[in-house]
Amino acid sequence: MTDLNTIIDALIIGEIGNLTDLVKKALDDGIAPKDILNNGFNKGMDIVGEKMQTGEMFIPEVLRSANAMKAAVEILKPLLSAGDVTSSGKVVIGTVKGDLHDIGKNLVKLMLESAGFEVIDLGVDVEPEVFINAIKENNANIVALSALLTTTMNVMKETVDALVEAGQRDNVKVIIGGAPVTQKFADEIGADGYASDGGAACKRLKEMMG
Ligand code: B1M
Repeated sequence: MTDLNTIIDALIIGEIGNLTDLVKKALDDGIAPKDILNNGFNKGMDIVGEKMQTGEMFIPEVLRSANAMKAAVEILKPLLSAGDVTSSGKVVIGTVKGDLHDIGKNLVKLMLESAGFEVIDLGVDVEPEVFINAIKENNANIVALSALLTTTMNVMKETVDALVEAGQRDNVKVIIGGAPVTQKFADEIGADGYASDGGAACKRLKEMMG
């Protein structure tokens, strides 16, 4: 009988081949796909998020784990019924207007997806109105803003203000991040939260969504 801890370990190390073999073996042993997802992958990614925050894992290692999980999820996908996948929330994410940096945003997106969030990625240089339209069209309950430049941090405020003006502020939680951004800044502009990285974003949002 496959021990789900072996799956968790392979996911943390990011061994795609070993992980996919273990998942196939677990399925052969009769373990339910949703148990592999919830008690294997999701637990593993929670640990990856924690290790990222404590500096025990670095970005290339986190990407390795996230990519291994992506490959392994493909094996489970056809076997999971709609009710097996519990969505943690629907997130609209983007880098704000005037800012073209997307490496960190993409990493945060990957971590959120791994943690069970449904993510709509608007890319870079995103106008406040585009965020608002995407929230409405997708019925999203979270908006995640990224900025890497001190000059575009203020666009985060513009975006929050535009949400208020459009009557959408109460419909979404706003979380912000990026190298120059701080919790103090998040408080100043009326965001609901700040996250230093993808792991912190998952943790913070799970707390917010209760
Ligand atoms: Co630019 N750049 N850049 N750049 N760039 C920085 C940010 C800079 C600090 C470099 C420097 O001068 N030391 C500086 C900003 C200075 C400032 O304003 N304080 C700078 C500048 C000035 C510029 C230009 C103005 C340069 C020029 O043209 N004169 C220009 C601006 C273009 C524009 O955006 N309009 C520019 C352009 C570029 C490139 C296009 C060449 C390229 C971007 C490519 C791309 O993203 N596709 C680039 C790069 C690569 C960098 C550096 C070197 C690396 C950024 C990066 O990807 N880091 C950067 C210097 C540096 O950071 N050392 C720099 C890795 C990434 C994983 O980390 O993005 O911080 P990061 O994301 C982290 C967290 O911040 C957080 O989680 C991530 C994972 O840990 N996070 C979030 C990010 N978004 C989040 C959202 C959340 C939560 C957490 O939502 C909830």
